[in-house]
Amino acid sequence: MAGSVRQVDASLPRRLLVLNGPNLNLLGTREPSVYGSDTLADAERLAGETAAAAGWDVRCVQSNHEGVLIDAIHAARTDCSGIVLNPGGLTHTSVALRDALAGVDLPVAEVHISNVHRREEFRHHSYVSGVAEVVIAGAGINGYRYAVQQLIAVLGT
Ligand code: CA2
Repeated sequence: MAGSVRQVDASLPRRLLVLNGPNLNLLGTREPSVYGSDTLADAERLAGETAAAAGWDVRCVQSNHEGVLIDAIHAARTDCSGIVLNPGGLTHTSVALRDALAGVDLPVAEVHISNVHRREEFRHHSYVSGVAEVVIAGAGINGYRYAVQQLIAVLGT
């Protein structure tokens, strides 16, 4: 799907899944020099407000469990048109998450709060990027705003 052009489809649900992986519930509580002081609730609010301004809504899910994230991706197939995903540490390890994304065939915007490319070598590879339409890193929680805007643009509505 990456790089393809989508047609406008009036029957598309105007909803995005905003999915956050392991440890992102700790945002704003530790490591402010890496992740800033905003909380997960701030990031989810920003995504929701950005979507609402374009007449869309979001469903926000965070889990520390890979299977719960995969179930949320599968469920999105029925009532969401795209996925904003910060996979947390699973970015660098999870073939299963990548397979789930490929399986549902919804456009994906991968978000990282930190600039993973300026960090340890093991954070430079992402299993998700190869199935993502958009990759945003290093913009703090504004990355969620850009991801929502870009996904809505990709969806052509
Ligand atoms: O920069 C990002 O958004 C990451 O996806 C965050 C992951 C990290 O493993 C990725 O390499 C990059 C870690 C999420 C954990 O977040 C914490 C926040 C505050 C305190 C502790 C962990």
